[in-house]
Amino acid sequence: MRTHSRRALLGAGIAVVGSGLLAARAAGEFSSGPHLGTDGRDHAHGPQRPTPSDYVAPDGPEVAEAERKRSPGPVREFTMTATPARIDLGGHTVDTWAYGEALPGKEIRVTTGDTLAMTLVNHLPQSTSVHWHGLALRNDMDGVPTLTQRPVMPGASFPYRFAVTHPGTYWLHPHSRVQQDRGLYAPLIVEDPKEPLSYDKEWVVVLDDWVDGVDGSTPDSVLAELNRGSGGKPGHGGMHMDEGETGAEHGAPAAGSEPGGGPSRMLTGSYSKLLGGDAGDVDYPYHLINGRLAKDAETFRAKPGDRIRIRFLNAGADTAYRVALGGHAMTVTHADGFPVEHAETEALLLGMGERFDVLVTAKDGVFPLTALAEGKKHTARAVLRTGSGEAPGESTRPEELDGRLLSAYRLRAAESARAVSRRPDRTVELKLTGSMAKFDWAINGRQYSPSHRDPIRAGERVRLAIRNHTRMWHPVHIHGHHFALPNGGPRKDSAIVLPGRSLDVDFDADNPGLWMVHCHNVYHSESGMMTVLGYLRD
Ligand SMILES: [Cu+2]
Repeated sequence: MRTHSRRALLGAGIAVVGSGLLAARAAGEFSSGPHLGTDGRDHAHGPQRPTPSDYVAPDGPEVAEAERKRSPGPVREFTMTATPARIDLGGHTVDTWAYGEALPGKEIRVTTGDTLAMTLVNHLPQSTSVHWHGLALRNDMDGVPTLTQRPVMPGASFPYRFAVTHPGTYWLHPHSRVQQDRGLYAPLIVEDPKEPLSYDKEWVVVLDDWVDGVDGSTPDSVLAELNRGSGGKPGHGGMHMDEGETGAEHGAPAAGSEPGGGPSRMLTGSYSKLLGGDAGDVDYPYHLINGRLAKDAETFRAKPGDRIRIRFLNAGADTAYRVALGGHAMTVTHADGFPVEHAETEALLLGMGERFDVLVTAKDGVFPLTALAEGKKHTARAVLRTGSGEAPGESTRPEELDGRLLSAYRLRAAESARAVSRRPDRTVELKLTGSMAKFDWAINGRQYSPSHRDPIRAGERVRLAIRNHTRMWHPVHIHGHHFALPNGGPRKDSAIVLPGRSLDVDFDADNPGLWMVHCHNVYHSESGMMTVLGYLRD
């Protein structure tokens, strides 16, 4: 039972119009593909849209052939249920959406060469999907609704199945609306059967900015507020109106959630020198490590002298984190899953979507692991305990946070991950455009349209010439590939681009399909800062 306010009904009308426009523009999607209900039958309805013959289709023969060459190995089966859940953050309980009522979702751990088979079950009131962040996988399993697969409708499920080719620290999250800013994220660890590092313990540290279910706020209400901005589009609920869904069916622009709730969450006047100015758009009430508030922080236990591999992952939607472990230096070994020349540091900066692996040798005592929400003056915290003693206070700020700091740009790729030097065959220019005031984030001045492609061709060395024409930093993420930062920098899938700055990154076009490049600020991508690289057919 839900009573529709006049405002919600008006919103629904706008959403229907938006849906029609998008549908009219959305040509050239996948031509078919698995879409199974919970009973295993095909629930796809409606006419098939044409596939433009110029581009590789996600379910085309090129994609199947690329997968065959990966020689998928033993099948590892998982099930993940996206569901409304009541989650205790440690002294504050929130109603949110999560994977299997856990926050973060239960870690998935496989080994290079495995076939990962995961059934996504959708118990949410909205359609959803799973994107495997950082994996170079087959295109039709990449989890972008309308582009690489049909949205997984409420009550339906979807069988993801693909070869896993590279070890490292990855994660999964929906690529649907602003769902990632709820509790829908989980780490994905791919082990290396020939692991070159030796360590005694492993600690996965997931960072997140949190607003969902706090005083009536939801990510949808935050997006609506940001869109109103000054001179924004009133009632505009975001760019995604997935195929087969209209606002009218669900009663509101943000289907399945009550619009417009909570106090103002708009952040103005934040400043970070590291990020070149404005730090973010959203004033989050909470920041979490592994789903916990600082006052009820997770404690990781080890012995003095243990070598601990810490896998940091920024699952936030609008927050860069600066992390440090009190009393310890960290040796960085991997960035976004790929090995780097080992580098010692006291603090690390992670944009949204970025991961770093570090090694530390544990000292004797109790130590804060602190994540500073960069430019936002809040911290998240966990505790490393190897001995007796009082836990450090909630607001302890280890001096290492202000010590030597590394970001991806100061690292160098390890020999094994270094790109072979080659002149690019093609340059794709990506101008990041838009402003916070208008909330009209876009690429090349064009808001995301699933029918637009920037063409590339298999076998090419492609350069992305990223030009940030905005007054804000953006973490740019590529799907299905890893680009090399300039001058022997690390191999990555996500990179911070500061305001007014340029970044040239190169990658080899070796994974045919239709692939997103987008800002990993969820509110920016959802308002339009995304584009598609499309492989031309030979
Ligand atoms: Cu952005």
